[in-house]
Amino acid sequence: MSGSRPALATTLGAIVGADHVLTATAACAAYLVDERGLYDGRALAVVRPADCAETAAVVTACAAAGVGMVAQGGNTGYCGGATPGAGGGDEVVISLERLDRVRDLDRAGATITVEAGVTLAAVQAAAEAAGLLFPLAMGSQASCRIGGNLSTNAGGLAVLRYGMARDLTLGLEVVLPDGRVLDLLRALRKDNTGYDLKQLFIGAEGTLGIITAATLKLYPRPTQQLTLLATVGSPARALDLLGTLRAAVGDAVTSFEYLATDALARLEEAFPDALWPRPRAPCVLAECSGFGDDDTPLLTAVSAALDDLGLADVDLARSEQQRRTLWRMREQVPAAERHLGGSVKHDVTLPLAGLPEFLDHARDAVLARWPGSRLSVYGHFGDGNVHFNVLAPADHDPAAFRREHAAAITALVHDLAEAARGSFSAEHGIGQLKRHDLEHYRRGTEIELMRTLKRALDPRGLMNPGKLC
Ligand code: 2HG
Ligand code: ZN
Repeated sequence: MSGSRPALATTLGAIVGADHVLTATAACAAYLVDERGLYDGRALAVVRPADCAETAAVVTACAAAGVGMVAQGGNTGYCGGATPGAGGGDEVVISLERLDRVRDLDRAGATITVEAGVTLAAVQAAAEAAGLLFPLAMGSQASCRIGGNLSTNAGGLAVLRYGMARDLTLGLEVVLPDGRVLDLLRALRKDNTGYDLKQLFIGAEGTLGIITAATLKLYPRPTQQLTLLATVGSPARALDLLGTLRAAVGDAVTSFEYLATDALARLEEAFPDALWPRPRAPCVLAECSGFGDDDTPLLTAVSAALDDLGLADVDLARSEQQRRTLWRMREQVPAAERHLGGSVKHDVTLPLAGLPEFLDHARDAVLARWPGSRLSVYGHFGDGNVHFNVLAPADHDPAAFRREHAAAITALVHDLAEAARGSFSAEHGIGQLKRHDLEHYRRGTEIELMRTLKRALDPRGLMNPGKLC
């Protein structure tokens, strides 16, 4: 901690124990850099409270000192939302990782109450141990933490059936910017008592308060899973498949992921020896879930849907191992991009009907202006959400390419998505990375109202300064 704030260091140490106030460069390093290595921040200290009361006391102390606070969970976000700014180093990172208790699991009510620092995988495991399902799922689930999932309203792989983090939340406990604790931890599915305040903090990226615990919805655990990889040939055919599958089995369609030919090519380049199927044309990884002992009706309905569309090139997972292989292939696309030197990433969403046209336009426009650039297009097609990522041409230095062209590529992709009444950020949030886009695309009443809320809850601007709006 810099010499200018010794009193605050002492106060924080008295609250959480001196061992949990990190100031040494090496100890702080992992908390100051974001997952993608885009931001390298500075901070007075990293503080690790053990529970809600300590978090509230830390916030009270920081507020009294007029010091900015950056809440951090697993630090796996893509937009630098949990990384302190690179400026004066006068913020405190509040790591929620020690708030890692499952407080309650109510089987009858199908709810779980967990603290913010519980990893997503641990929430899933606790639900599974009770014979239930917590359906939020994503590649980073072993290390991302539920407080971060809620603060960014995370999406992932089963949004089509179960919704985003927001849809899975019944109650929250939040430390407000002045240190008061707002206890909204009600496990109620119906509660019409005015403004739904918890919604303010979900997706707010720690700019309005710090989520310390949540009560979440659990679901019956499906007993059948039918996972398939179908070569569809085009986004328009993917759309046909989604419609046909949903008409046949309704909400049983849990996931509907798309991989364009170029994403398949990136997988091939990065992992030539991988033991997964190697389709050469756009394909869909779809998963349907069902209940009961007999999976014949689900299988029959899905097979009929595939036949209707004349889709013959289909890999059907016959075992849990095959299912995992198909999912691994999908989940390794971001790793393939990293392996090839990284990409200019996009996380756009469109009304479903406009998705095929957007994909064609965006591809043509990017390749016309940056000939030789390599695309990696894939994602949660069933949600209208695709990751339209752009890699440097094979003979270019990836970092130099990104430095020189990322801003223009992103403007082009985001302009096309927004022009089609889509959104430039579907599931990864705003953080530091997309602040300019928020300002640009949400100008006027929408951003004014966001700023009004921010001023009302955090008039001194101490919560996660420089993030979101
Ligand atoms: C995914 O869908 C994640 O795999 C990461 O949202 C997307 O790395 C990306 O661009
Ligand atoms: Zn995604």
